Amino acid sequence: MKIGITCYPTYGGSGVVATELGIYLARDGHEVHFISYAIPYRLNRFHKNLYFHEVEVVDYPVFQYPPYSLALASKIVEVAENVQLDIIHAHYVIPHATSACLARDILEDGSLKVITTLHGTDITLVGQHPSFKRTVQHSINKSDGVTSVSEYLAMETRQAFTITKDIHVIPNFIPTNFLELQDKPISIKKHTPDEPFIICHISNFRPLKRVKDIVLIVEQLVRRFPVLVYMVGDGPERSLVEYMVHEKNLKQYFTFLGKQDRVSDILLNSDLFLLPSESESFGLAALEAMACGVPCVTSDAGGLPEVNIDGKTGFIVPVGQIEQYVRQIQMLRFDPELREQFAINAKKIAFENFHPDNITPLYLNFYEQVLNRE
Ligand code: GMT
Repeated sequence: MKIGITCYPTYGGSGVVATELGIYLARDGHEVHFISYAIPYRLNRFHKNLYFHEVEVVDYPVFQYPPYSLALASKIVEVAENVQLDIIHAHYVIPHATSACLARDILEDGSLKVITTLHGTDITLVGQHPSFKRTVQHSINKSDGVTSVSEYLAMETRQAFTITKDIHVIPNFIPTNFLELQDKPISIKKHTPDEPFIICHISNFRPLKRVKDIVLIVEQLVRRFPVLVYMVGDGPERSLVEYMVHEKNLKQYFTFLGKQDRVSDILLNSDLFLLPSESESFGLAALEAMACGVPCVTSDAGGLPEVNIDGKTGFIVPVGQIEQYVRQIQMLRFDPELREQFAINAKKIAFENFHPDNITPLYLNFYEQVLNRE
């Protein structure tokens, strides 16, 4: 098959999933063409069957805002004609699905099918903004096939929009750089009273991640036992959160690491992963923690309970319930047997339910279904 993939190359889980999928498809012998404004950061080495096409946005004095969506559509048309693409797979609706549908319509001959994968904020945040809502709805309904990364997101999409298309759920999968950890034995620390309990948080520090909750949780935890929190990632609320930590005299308990390439090294040194988001379609970072054998304490937002199984791989806490987070984390700190059981379950469930060898063929089957529909 000849598959085009368009995605955000640098930001967030949608780009990671798109890139990992492309690498898998190329390894499987399919010809994969990435189309974006920059090379996805995980495509930083040669892969057989994998190509990159850069979208160049023409600048012109009348363009107050350079029209990326149109430039992307034009590039998809060019690549589709040059290499005879069968599929263009758009990750994130705005602008990728919209541009992909436009490209297909420009081609006019029905040779190109559009698959759109819904990732989260394209539906829950950006998608429901009045200026985008109808465009998002149109782009979903005009796609030839639509997938969602969780049952929750499929349901949310059906509720928020008037959807005429089936939405096929294909969950996210463990990124390749975590697969080597499958056979690594799990080691659970039994803490001495002075030894800090290590909590890891990974996010883009957007308001919907509720990173400030972590400060409120830690403020209470440190009255009971020593804690060290690795804060991984960067984004709009990082400075605010650092300031809050300073104001509350909690600096010694936090290490802000910024963006990191090998988060597995940090997770493997952590006792627990904490994700208190108020919206999360899936929670790829939680899955990465589980693949490392790290128990998770997450909110009950969105698709998180489909990944972190309450009472099995960790705990699920209602969004914003600080006292409950504190209780659950404390329980795990003082019960290493429970933590070990959760760690074992987390790793088992991650590799059994979310192994790329099991998930990526689901995309291929779906492409085939869409191509064979007529
Ligand atoms: O979490 C973010 O803000 C980034 C965002 C993205 O668009 O890359 O992540 C979304 O897609 C990921 C991959 O499918 C999911 O694991 C995240 O849960 C989802 N984020 C939200 O729904 C907030």
